[in-house]
Amino acid sequence: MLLHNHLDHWPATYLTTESGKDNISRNILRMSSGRLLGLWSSSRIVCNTQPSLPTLFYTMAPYTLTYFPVKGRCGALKMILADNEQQFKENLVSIDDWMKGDKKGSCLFGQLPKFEDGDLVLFQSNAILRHVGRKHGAYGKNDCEASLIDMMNDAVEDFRLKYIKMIYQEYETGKEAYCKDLPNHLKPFESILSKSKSGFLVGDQISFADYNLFDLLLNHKVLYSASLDSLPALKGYVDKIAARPKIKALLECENFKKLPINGNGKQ
Ligand code: GTB
Repeated sequence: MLLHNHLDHWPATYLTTESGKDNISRNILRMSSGRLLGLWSSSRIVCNTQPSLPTLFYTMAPYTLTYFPVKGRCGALKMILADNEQQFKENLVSIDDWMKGDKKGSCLFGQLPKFEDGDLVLFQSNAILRHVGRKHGAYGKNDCEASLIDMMNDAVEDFRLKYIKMIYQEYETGKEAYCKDLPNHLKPFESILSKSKSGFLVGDQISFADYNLFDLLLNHKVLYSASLDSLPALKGYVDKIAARPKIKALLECENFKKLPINGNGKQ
């Protein structure tokens, strides 16, 4: 039977699985060359788009995220995973445990988060976001869109670094000036979104850069509740993403809500 998945619109040959018609909508298996090989459910490939290739059935190792018990650099990641109904195993590392030094020594750049996808071990939150975006159809429809999404995410990272500097180094002395200057930081994003037909940063579908910006804007609403008052496109953007059913469920989930935003208790 031929079917089209709604993300890529490529025909795929349907293969029966033990559980029948599994969830095939979001998980796309690509070769490193970019060639689409198949679609899998959370546990195994259920579609093979290359009938000449042998059908593969194997168990996907679950994702594992290792990080501190804060939202910090993993809020956006948890959002993109939730929106794509991806389960992950979470290892929370307490600061006391971290200070012993062994875990830091085992991390490639001496920092968390660490993300495992089977045998692949990734550090660097933006590389992790990209990886998940690439795997779950949140990295644009073509190379040009992907490059634009990279550009947007780099701009979000620049903005996040300013926020982190203020939170960790200048909260008492710099918060007021930071909030006053906020519309200037946000103006480019307001301009981009006011021109966007889809309401997303790039193209007509949500990308990992949108989850990243959305997460950071939520932090800013906590920092300064009026932060988006003069920015209608950004306000609408936040409301729209917050209303996505799986994002809404995550934001209302106690385990997520109870995590502090930052590691020093400032927000
Ligand atoms: N560029 C890296 C990325 O994007 O992943 C930056 C990662 C990073 O800054 N990691 C911080 C870290 O590992 C944690 S995020 N710090 C430990 C170290 O360098 O030894 C910020 C943070 C700070 C403190 C806490 N805390 O106390 O719980 C939590 C999170």
